[in-house]
Amino acid sequence: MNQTRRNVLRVLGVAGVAGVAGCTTGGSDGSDGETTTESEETTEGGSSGESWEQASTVEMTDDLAYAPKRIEVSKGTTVTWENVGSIGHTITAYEDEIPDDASYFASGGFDSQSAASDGYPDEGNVKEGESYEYTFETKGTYKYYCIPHEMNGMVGYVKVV
Ligand SMILES: [Cu+2]
Repeated sequence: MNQTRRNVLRVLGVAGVAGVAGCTTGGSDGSDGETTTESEETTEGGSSGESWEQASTVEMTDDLAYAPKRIEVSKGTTVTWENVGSIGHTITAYEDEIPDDASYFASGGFDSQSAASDGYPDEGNVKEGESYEYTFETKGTYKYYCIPHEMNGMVGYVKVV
């Protein structure tokens, strides 16, 4: 009697595990979002080994990316972001991810991240064929993002040396 009940429980247990595994597989197959997260984590994990391109022009593409993603410039360089696609983008600094003594920057000329966020899309949207320029006067590493495409992993870095 006991033996029988244990067998039944064991069978149920196995079925439960199989059910969970089935759900997980289905989820990652069907979700584009999860795929994006995975590739972002891979990039993030290798960030110490990422190369910094010596460039002062960054293209914004319909792939929802800044190209190159990481640039290195010398102090006093004016960086130009060009929209080479048809989808609008912003260049918006993360307030907490720029050097302590650096000025805030964002397309639209905002002086804070919250102002940039509030002002979009009326201001700060760089449309097809348009560009945005900013001159970096303080050394350090800056991280910025595109307001409408942050969730797609559209972030970039400028290292000023
Ligand atoms: Cu964008």
